[in-house]
Amino acid sequence: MNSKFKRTLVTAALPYANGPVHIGHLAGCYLPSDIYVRYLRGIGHDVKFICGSDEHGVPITIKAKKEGVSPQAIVDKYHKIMGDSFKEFGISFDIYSRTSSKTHHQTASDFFKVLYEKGGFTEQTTEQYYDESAQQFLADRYIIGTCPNCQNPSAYGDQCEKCGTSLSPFDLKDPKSMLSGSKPILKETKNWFLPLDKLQPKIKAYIEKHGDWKSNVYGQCKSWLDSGDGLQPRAMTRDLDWGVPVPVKGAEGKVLYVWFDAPIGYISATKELLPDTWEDYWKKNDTRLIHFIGKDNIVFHCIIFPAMLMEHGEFILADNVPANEFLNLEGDKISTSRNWAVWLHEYLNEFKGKQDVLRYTLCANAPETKDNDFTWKDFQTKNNSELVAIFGNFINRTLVLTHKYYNGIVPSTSAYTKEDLLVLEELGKAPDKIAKAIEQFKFREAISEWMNVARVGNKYLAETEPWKLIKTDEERVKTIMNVALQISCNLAILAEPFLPFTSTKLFELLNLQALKWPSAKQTSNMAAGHIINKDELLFSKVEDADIQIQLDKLQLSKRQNAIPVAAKEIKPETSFDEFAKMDIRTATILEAEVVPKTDKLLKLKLDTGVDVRTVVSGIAAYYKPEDIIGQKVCLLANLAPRKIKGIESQGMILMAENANGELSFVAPTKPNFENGASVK
Ligand code: B3M
Ligand code: ZN
Repeated sequence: MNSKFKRTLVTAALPYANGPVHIGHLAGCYLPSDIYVRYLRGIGHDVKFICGSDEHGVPITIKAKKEGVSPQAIVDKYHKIMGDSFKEFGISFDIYSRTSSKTHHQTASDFFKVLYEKGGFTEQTTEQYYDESAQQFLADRYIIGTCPNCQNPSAYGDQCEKCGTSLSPFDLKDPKSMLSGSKPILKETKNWFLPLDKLQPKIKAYIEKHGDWKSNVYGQCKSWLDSGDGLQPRAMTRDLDWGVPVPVKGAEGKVLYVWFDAPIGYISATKELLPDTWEDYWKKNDTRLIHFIGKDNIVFHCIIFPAMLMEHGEFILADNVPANEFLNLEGDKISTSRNWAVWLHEYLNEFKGKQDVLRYTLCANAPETKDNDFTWKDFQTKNNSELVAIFGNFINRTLVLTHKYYNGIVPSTSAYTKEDLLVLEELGKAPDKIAKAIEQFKFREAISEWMNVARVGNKYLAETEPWKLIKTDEERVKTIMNVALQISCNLAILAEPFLPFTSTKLFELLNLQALKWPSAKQTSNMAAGHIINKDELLFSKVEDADIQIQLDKLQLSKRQNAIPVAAKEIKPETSFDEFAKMDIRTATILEAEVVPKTDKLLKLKLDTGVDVRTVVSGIAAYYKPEDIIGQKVCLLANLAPRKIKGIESQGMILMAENANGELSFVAPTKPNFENGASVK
C-alpha cells in the first residue's frame, strides 16, 4: 500500500433502482470493488466501502410509467431487491444507502447552494420540447421520432437503440411526446449550467496528473478533453418533477440533474455511516478516494464530479477510477428490456449456495481491459475443472488423509526435504504476488495467482504420493501432510477477498478462527496437535443438465424478443394490381401428418374447392396433425410449386405470426363457409 494514505474511501457506482442486479453489474463494478475492500480490510488498512441506490432521474420515472405505479413505489421495490442481492453475494458494503434519503436531499441541495452562491453556474435560457397536453417539459428519453441516421421511426431523444447513434431531441424527425403521443412545442426554460468549458484547464491538469490510470479510463478522458471544441457547459438542473428540488428562487418545478445529485450520494452515504468522522474521508489529503464504475460512467466520475468538487472547494478528488469494460452474455449485449441477462436473484434460487462459483467465474473472466463474454459453458468449466478439480480436490485429499492417518490431528514435521522447502517458499511468496495484482486492480491476475497456490498443492501431493508412502515411511508422510495442511490454511486466508463464503467454510473445516492476510506470509499456521473438523466437499460439479436449463431460458428470451420485422414496420407501398395477382382461396385440411425426419413440417392434404392438393407447411411446432383435420384455412393457390423434403408443395397456407413468433391460421369466421371462395 502507498503509505502516503492513512485511509481509503471506496465507492461503487450507485445503480439505478429500476431493475434487479445482473451479472454485468457484478462483474463490472461490485465484485472488483468488494475484492479490493476485503483485501484492504485483511491487511488492516482503514477503509470504508460506500454504495446505495440511485433513485432519481428519468430511468426511474420511465420505469414507473411502464409499470403504472409511482416513482417512489419503483425505488422502494428495487432498492430492496438490489440491496438483498448484493448482501447475498457477499458484497460487503459498509453502507448501502439511497438517494431518496433525507440526508442525501439535504446534502445535494446544500452542495448546489454553495456552488450557486459562489457564482459557479451560468444561467441559460434555452428552448426545450414541451408537451402541452401533459403540461410538462420533456426529458430527452420522453421524445421519440425518426433517427436521422438509420430512419428507425422509434428512436429516443438521446439515442437511437437501433443504430446506436447518440442523439439530441432536436436531431429527431417528426418528434412525438411519449407522454401523450402529441407533437411537442418548443418553449423557453431557464436552467443552471456548469461551465465545463471554463473549467477545462483545471480538469485537464487533474486528469493528466493521473497518467497511471487504467488506459481505457485515461484514454476516454483524454478524448473528451482533446476532441473538437473540448468540454461544453452542461445543465445541472432539469425540468422534471422527480428528484432533488433546485434550492434557488425561480427554479420551482425543477430538480437537480441526476448526474449532479447521484455522485453526491457517495458523500451523503458516508455521512450516514459516520456522522462524526465522515469529513476525514472526504476532506483530508491523506485519504485515498477510489471510484469503481462501469465504462459508461467514466466521464461523470472523471470529469463532471471532479469539476463539481473543485468548484465546491472543500473536498478531495478521486485518486483512481478503475472502470471496467462491459460483460456480454453468450455473445450478445446484456439487456434488461430483452431479458438477456443472468439475474442474481434467479441465480441464487437455481444455484443455491454457489455464490462463490459465480464470483470466481466473473473475476477470472472480468472485462478488465476489453469487453468480455460470459458463457454458461465456461461457467461450468471453471467450476468443474478449476474449483472442483484443482482447489476442491486438493483440500479434500488433504482433509481426508489427515482424518484417515491421524484422526484429524495435525501431524508434526521432521526435517524438510528440498521439495518441501520449495513448496513452502512458493507458498510464502503468494500473498505479495496476489496483493500486488489487487493493488493494481488486476483482479484476473490476482485470482489466477490464488488458484496457482492450489495447483502447487495438488502437484506436491501428486509427486510425493503420501497414500503410497504411508506403507513404507510413516515419518515422511507426517511432514508431507503437515505441509499440505499449511497450504490449505493459507489458501483459506488468501481466498477471502475473492471467495468469502468458501474461505469461511474452509476455516470451519480446519477448525480455526479466520486468520488475516498477513498470516499468509507464515507457513506454519497449523500447529501440530491441532484437531481439524470432519471433512466436507467445498464444491460440487455443475452438470450438463443445469447448464441446459440456463441456455433454454435464454433461448426463450430470444424467441420472445424476436419480433418479426414485418410486425414492426409497414412494408413499402404496393398497388392493388400487385395484390390482385395473388389467388388466395378458402380451403379445408383433409389430412395432416408430420414430414418424416423433420420436427417443423406438416404434410397437408387440402380441399380447395377446385381440386385436392398437397401442401407442406412449417407449422408443426404450433399445431398437432390430429387437431387440425377439418380446419378452414386460406391458401395462396397460384404460388409456383416447389419441392420440400422431396414432397411437391402446391401452394402456401397463410399464417399470422405474433411477436413471440407463434403462428396462427387465418381463416373465414363463418361456419361452413365454402372452399374455393377467393380472398381479396
Ligand atoms: N446510476 C448509472 C448506472 O447505474 C448511475 C450511476 C451513478 S454513480 C454516482 O449505470
Ligand atoms: Zn438510428
